[in-house]
Amino acid sequence: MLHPEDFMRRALELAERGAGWASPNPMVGAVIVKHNVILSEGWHEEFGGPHAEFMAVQRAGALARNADLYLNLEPCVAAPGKRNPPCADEIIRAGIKRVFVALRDPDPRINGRGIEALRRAGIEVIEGLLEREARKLNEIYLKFKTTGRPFITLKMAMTADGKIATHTGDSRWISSQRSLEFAHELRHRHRAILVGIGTVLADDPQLTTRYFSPHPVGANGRSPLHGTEDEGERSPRNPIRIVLDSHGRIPVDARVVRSSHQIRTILATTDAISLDKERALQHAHVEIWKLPACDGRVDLHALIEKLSQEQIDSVLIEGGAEVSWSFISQRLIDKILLVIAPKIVGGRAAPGPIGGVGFARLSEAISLREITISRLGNDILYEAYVDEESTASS
Ligand code: AOF
Ligand code: ZN
Repeated sequence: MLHPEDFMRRALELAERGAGWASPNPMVGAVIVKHNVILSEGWHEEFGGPHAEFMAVQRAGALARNADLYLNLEPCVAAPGKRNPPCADEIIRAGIKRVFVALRDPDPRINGRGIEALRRAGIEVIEGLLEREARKLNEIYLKFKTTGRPFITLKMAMTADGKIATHTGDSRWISSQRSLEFAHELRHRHRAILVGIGTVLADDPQLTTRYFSPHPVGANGRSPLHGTEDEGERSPRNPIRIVLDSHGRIPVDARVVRSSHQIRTILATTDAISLDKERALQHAHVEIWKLPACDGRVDLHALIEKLSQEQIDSVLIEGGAEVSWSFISQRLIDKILLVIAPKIVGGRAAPGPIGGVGFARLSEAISLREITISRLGNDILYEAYVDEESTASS
């Protein structure tokens, strides 16, 4: 005997298949159940594509009558600017009897209206089942919809003694293969990736998504009662690449520059960049964002404002230590992902993941909350959230 929680968990699982692809839309999963059996399922596979409920309802056909529907997000209603038909209408038309909704849609065009439409049609709506999980799944969407600003994740990898390289600068590789795959999955899940010029000069990274395969397409909306169908592979999504480089020091033959005609690449800089460099980079298809300076560096608040205007809902920061300090000390990070490898390198001069001058007092420390610990092979993944305004209180 399965319980409502089991079906909602399944909806969350299905929703997650759209990770990376659905953005800037939410990830949504739908499960239709009758007599404790799943009749059909659906999920929002990609931005612009059909909605989860639509897929599930279509698939169930006449069987949907008097069935229960599980959704991790409130169904949508008709609204200006929307591409898809309103899901609430589809649900009503299908004759669904009861709907479990984990979370209301913060989109002001929808917020509460989807649930109201169902109730007006005589459908029983039960809200809040696995709401915490539903919030976490769509944390990027929720932040972006409610504040208009991108969700910012800081990802770091260090040894058990807190170093990101040896004292000679050797940093390849600190963490395991499993952690590398996780790092690439993060690239797929974020709209943009950001590094400092120091990282480009030291490592000449590509910042593309290579070691991760997203969930295949093709079986969406199929009923488990109808057996399996062929599923198509799809390649992961590359994030938009952003290099923070206030003085325009990036070499024109850097790998990110050379591939910028294929993958959108942005140089976040200031007036300090030379005209020649600017022209050469533009010629190579690098997008130049000339932003106000703050103490000789790109003003991060201005950068975030620009990211918001560009509808970039999420940014993954992958280093280096100076950039990490700039973001963390200005309290611009939402989430921290720290990979801890079972290695010790020692060395007074070996760097840690966060540089800068650092705080003088412990009372100034950034406080972390909602800490989760899991494993990535032999590495440990330490996950935490940062309060934007707060500092540690003792
Ligand atoms: C749902 N089910 O699977 C998703 C929803 O432009 P449209 O028509 O695709 O609508 C996008 C909006 O619909 C988006 O901002 C969010 O409010 C909602 N997303 N709603 O009922 C889904 N992806
Ligand atoms: Zn919809």
